[in-house]
Order: sequence, then C-alpha cells, then structure tokens
Amino acid sequence: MGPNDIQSATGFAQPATGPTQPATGPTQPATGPTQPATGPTQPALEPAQRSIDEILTILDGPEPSEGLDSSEGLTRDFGSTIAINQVIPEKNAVIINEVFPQVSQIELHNPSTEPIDIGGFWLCHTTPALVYDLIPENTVIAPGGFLAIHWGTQGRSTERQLFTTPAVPLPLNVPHGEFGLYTNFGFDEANFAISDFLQDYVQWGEDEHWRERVATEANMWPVGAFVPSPNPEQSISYDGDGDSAEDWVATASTIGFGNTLP
Ligand SMILES: [Ca+2]
Ligand SMILES: [Ca+2]
Repeated sequence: MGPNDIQSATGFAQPATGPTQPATGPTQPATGPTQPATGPTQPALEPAQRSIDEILTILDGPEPSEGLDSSEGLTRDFGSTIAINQVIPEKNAVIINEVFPQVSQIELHNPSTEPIDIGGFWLCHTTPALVYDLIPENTVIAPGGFLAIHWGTQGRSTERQLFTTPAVPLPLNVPHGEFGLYTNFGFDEANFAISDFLQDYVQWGEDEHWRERVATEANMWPVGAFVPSPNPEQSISYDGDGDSAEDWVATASTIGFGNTLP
C-alpha cells in the first residue's frame, strides 16, 4: 500500500480535510517566503511520513483481541496514538431515517418521547475523501420529530432544517455512498474510525465504503450489506426497525416528514 492508496482510501491526507493538514508534507515547501531553499532532503518531508505512518497504525493496526471489552480495545489499539477522550459519549435514540443522495439531503429522526439535543454530534461520509461536519450546539429534535439536513447547501437553518457546510463541501455520492451519525466525541479525525462513537449508519448502491467496517464493529450494519441504489428521483427510507439493508426501501422523498413506505 503506497501513500497514494492511503489518500484515496481515507481522505485523511486530502489537503482540505482539516486539522491534519499541516502534516501533509509535499506542499509544505511552498507555504512561505521564510522557507529556506528547498530540496529533496527537505526535513519537512519527515513529518509527512510520520503522519502517514500514524494513519496506517490507526487503520491497519492490530484488531482488538477476542474477549476484550471495547474500552480495553481502545486503550490497546489507539490509546498511544490518538488523544481521544477517555469517556465514551452516551448514545441517544436519534437515527438516520432517510437519505436522498441525488439532492444531498439526510433526515434525522427522534423516535423517542423526549426532546433530544444532538448538538456536538458529527455527520460524516466518504467520497472517498473524508467529509464531515459538526451539528451546532442546541440542535434539538422534538419527540417524534424530524431534522432535514441539507448537506453542503447554504440556507437559513430552522428548528426542522439544518444547512451544513462541511470543510470539504462534497455532496453525497451517487449512485453509491454511505452516511454516518457520530456522537459528540469532541474532535479528532481519527475518531471517525472508532465504532464506539458511531450512532447510526447506512450505505447504498455498493458495499465496502470505508465506514462499513466501523459500522459492522458497532453491530449497526451487516458485513457487505447495502441498500439498492435508488433512482435519481427517489430517496431511501428506513422502515423504523432493524439494522439491515432490507430495513430500507426506495420511496418518494419525505425529507423532514414521516416516511411513507409502500
Ligand atoms: Ca425493518
Ligand atoms: Ca422522511
């Protein structure tokens, strides 16, 4: 596996994806007039290599041993590499209820009888670049309510509509893609690879999107399962029960409202 493969598989080294950017190297010599004359032995290449090694450690490191509980697994596999919050945030009842890939819209739903604040939660997909955004503080979904996410679209957010502008403003993938909802883990890009932080997940059109492994480790998605790709006029809607591809069906869009299932 070469560095280019790593980039395409994870997006971590994409120049625009965020906090890891300063370590990405090859473009470093061009960043300022104070740089000394550069050459092939430029020390700046060294941190870039370390960064990729770290990513490899995270992605391809040893699997958790059988019989370990999740927190032990985290400590063993990730503790020395990632400065994660030691407290794993509690999950709540909010789910991904519908995805309309063609127009890059996602619907979240609170099926519980209490209002739920998902401020600080994360939305994420891969293109394969890592694309994510933070749900703003005090984003509350009413009991039985819905929140329509307009992914990468500008607009005025309301109680039931959230316009997001990910740092990498790439829309949902068609005809195949994936989408994940993560708990409020603070921030570290590597946390998107940790199943304890995943709250809900769906993939469509094709299997083996990068986050599938995270979702199967979280027991939220069967290995290799995917919802058939909807036609461009349709969304995929969750039937309200279960964690398999068969729990989703292609429907007319009801983004922001209860799903209408055939
Ligand atoms: Ca079902
Ligand atoms: Ca709906």
